[in-house]
Amino acid sequence: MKLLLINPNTSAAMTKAIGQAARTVAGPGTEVVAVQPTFGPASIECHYDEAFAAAGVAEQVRLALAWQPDAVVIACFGDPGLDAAREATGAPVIGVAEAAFHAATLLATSFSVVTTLSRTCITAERLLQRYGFERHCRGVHGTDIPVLDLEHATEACTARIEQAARDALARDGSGAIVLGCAGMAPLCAELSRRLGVPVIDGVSVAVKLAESLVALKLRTSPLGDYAPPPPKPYAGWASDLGW
Ligand code: 2AL
Repeated sequence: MKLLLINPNTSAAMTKAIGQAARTVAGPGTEVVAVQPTFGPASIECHYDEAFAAAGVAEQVRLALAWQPDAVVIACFGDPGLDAAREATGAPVIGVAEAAFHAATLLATSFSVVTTLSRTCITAERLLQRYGFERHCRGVHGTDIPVLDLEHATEACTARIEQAARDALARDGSGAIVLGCAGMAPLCAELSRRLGVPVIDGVSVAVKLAESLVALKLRTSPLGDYAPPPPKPYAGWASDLGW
């Protein structure tokens, strides 16, 4: 199967790292095509960044219609553009935050999220409410590590996330850690080893969920709000991106 993996930020280094993390868990029959938008922020750390990132995701799904991916993964913890992507293709679309929350509830009664800048905690909290996971999540914790520091994460970075996770497990009384940034994917194995509890990287889970849905021949519903967008002209820089 052909899997479109969209890094919604424009950091080529992060696209490469996320692509590698995805290929590590992908099955032998899965070709991972890792892309990023042609415009927008280098990292997504606030609502303003996210507005552009969502349009960038829509752009990449639109461009990929030429080769019809079997599934799409949106690899940013805010799941930007998730609903738009589900309108634009019948292929299953998985956001890494939604995927990680689902996996966490299968492995522990409750979980904590450890993320990047403290200001991004609100995004995770709103997603938890929107997806209905707020009863399972006992806390969302910022590390104040900027996303771009994760491009080439050092031991200091890993140690800071490890400490935040230990504090979260103790303070929240939770049983699992969800990593709150796609850029943390390459650190997941080492953090799992150190913490001895389930550490969930949404990129890996999303890839395996995408493979499962494709194997089961399950696609996004064409009914209701996920029906294709109504055709109309788009203006300006987006004139080629309309339906
Ligand atoms: C993210 C992420 O996954 N990618 C990005 O640019 N920002 N998430 C976050 N919480 O900062």
